[in-house]
Amino acid sequence: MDDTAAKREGHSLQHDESVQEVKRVKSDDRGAVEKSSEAPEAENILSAVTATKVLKDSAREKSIFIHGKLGDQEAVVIMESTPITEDTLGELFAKSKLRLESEGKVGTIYRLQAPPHLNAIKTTVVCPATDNHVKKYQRQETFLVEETDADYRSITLPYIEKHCLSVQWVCNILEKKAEVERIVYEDPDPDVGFILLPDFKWDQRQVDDLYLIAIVNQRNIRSLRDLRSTHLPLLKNIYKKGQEAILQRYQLPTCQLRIYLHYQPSYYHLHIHFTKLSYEVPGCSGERAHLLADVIQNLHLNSDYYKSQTMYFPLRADHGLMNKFKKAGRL
Ligand code: DD3
Repeated sequence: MDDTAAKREGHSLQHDESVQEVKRVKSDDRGAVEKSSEAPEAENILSAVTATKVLKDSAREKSIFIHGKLGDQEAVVIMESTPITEDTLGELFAKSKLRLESEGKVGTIYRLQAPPHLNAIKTTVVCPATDNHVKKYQRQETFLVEETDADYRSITLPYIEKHCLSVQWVCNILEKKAEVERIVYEDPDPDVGFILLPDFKWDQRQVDDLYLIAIVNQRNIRSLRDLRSTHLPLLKNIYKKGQEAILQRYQLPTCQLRIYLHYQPSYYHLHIHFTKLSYEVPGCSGERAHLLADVIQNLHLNSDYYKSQTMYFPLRADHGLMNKFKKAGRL
């Protein structure tokens, strides 16, 4: 247990009805995740948080990102309302309180007070939060970058090698030092194998916002740029077995899945995203997401497709690579 967790031990129990579940991400990159018990009496870590700044909020996504302090440590608190699902409708209709808001010709608007357990706010506490965490969640303008193969070799690759070496949490997952109980599917083969597990962004309470990642066993594939036709058996294996595992576990057929890679990825150890097609998750749009099915086809056509192709991707104004592209006169 780390310092903060130890400190929390001493807090008095305070139950906030709007916070049913607090997931705490240890930001030391060890990849360990503590999920407090589902019990409603779970202690309220947030009572010790003082908010200093709203980093970002979205009415549409019903989320807010807050920079603050937890005791004397920096923290980022992410809160988002959870989807309303069909399986809870019966209880929601029967047990809620309604207050009339306005009556119109077309319909009547109410404020519905749901029973506390159907009114959860998913909350993630990143603590201690580094400057990078704070930066990551701060709203930022983005710019589309054009990266030729030469740009990749002279700008991007040196940057990755200098800054992005540590993917310790990924290694911990592959070495079964973390999240073992969360694994949905595993193929232990060193060449074509991978581990499939729910991404942090998914609380697994409903399939509507399904989000899993497949982390490949091979350690030396940084991103899409490194893929060659020699990786086709690996990619096809993930495509096939990932789909099968998701169908079996979540009864979601392939035609309802979006299976893709990010370029640039947020960490440089090859991983594949599996999200529900109807769920418009950030980063699933065309400028960053590359469908695995397309990647497989392109590599079939040309083994050096991703080595030689000019790639386009969005970069945040505060991203370290931004300055490098500017200095090189590429932006
Ligand atoms: C991360 C990108 C990274 C904060 C947050 C997320 N899925 C992870 C450690 C374990 C994981 C992930 C870094 C870090 Cl909220 C700082 O993501 C992870 N385990 N995306 C899973 N299953």
